[in-house]
Amino acid sequence: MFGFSDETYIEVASGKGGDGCVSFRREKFAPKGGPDGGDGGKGGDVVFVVRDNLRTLGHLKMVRSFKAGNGRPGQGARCYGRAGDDVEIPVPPGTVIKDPETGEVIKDLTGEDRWTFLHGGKGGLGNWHFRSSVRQTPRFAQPGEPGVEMRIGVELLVIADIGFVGFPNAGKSSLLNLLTNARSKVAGYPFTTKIPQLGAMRYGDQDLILADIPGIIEGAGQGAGMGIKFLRHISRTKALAFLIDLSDERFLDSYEILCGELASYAPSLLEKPQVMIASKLDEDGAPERFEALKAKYKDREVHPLSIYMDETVEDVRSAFIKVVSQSGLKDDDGLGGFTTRVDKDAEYRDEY
Ligand SMILES: Nc1nc2c(ncn2[C@@H]2O[C@H](COP(=O)(O)OP(=O)(O)OP(=O)(O)O)[C@@H](O)[C@H]2O)c(=O)[nH]1
Ligand SMILES: [Mg+2]
Repeated sequence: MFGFSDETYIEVASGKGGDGCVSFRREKFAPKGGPDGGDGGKGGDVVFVVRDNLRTLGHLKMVRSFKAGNGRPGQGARCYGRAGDDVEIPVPPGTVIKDPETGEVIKDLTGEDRWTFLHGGKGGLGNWHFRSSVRQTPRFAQPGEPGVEMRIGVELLVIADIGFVGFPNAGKSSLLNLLTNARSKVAGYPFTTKIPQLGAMRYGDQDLILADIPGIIEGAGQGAGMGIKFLRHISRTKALAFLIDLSDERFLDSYEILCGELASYAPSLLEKPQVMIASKLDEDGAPERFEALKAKYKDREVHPLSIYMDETVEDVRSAFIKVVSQSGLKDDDGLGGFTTRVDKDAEYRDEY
C-alpha cells in the first residue's frame, strides 16, 4: 500500500422509458381511422467516461447525483417519443465501481474509455402495435419500462506527484491550500495535520497531485511525535518538497534532520528529486536567514516562500511543475500508464 485512497458515494439513475401512445387517426374523410399511437422513447443510460486529465474523485464529491433523462411518450401519427439523454460521469483512469454495502467490485474501469453501467428503460409500444382483425380499436398502449436507481461506491488509489516534508508548523498545509483545491487545516501549533491530505494542482489540462503529510520531528524514526509510518504514503511520489521554516531557530540544520528521519524510514526516499523551500520569508529576520541558508546550499536552488507574497508562491508552483515534468508526468514504474491504482487492501484506513 503506497498511496492515498480516494473514495466517495454517488447516486445514479437511468431514465424511464416513455409510455406508448393511445391515439386514432382522425382525417377529414376517415372519421373513425385506425390506431396510430407511436412508441415511447428509450430512457437515457448511465455511462462512465474515463478522462485521462482527472486524477482524483474530488468532482464527484460536489455533484453526487447523476440522473439520465426519461424517454418522451409516443405521439399520434405513429410518431416515436424522443429518447432520454444519457448521463455521463467523468472519472479518472483506474477508478473502481463498488457495491456500497458489500464492497464487492462491480467494475474496474482500468483500461476502459466508456462503460455503460445502467441502461435506460425501454419505451412502451403505442396502440398501433395492438391492432388486429378482431381488435380494431385498441384503447391501450404499453407503459415505458422504469429506470433503475442505485447508490454506488466509487474508489481510486492516488499516488501523489510531490510529497511535502517539513517540521510541524513549517507551513505545509498553508502551501497545499494555496496551490490546490484542498482545504487542509492550518493552525499555529504543531501537528495540526494528523492525516495525510491530497490536493490537485491544475497544470494545463493535467492535475498534479500534492501530498501534505504530518510534520516530522527529530527522533520521528524512533516514534517521536507522529512517527514516520505515514511516509509510506509518499514513498512512491515522483519528488519531495522540503519546507524549511525561516522563523525556526534550527533553520540551518532542518534539512539534515529531516533527511536523517527520512533515511531511517527508507534511504531510497532521498534519491527522489527535491525542491527545497524556505518558508515564512515575511517573518522578522527571515530575509537574512534566507541568505544564510542560500550560502550553505550554494550548489542548489532554494526557493523562498511567503504565503503573503504571490510571486514566491508562483515560483514554487513553477518549480513543482518543472520537477514533475522532468521526471515525466506519466508513471514509469511498469505498472501501466498512470499513477492511479486501485486500493485493494485499504489497510491504512484502519490506522487513522
Ligand atoms: N508569517 C507566515 N506564517 C505562515 C506562512 N505559512 C504558514 N504560516 C503560518 O504558520 C502556521 C502553521 O502553518 P501550517 O500550514 O498549519 O503548517 P504545517 O506545516 O501544515 O503544520 P503541521 O500540520 O502541524 O505539521 C500557521 O499559523 C500559518 O498561518 C508564511 O508564509 N508566513
Ligand atoms: Mg499541516
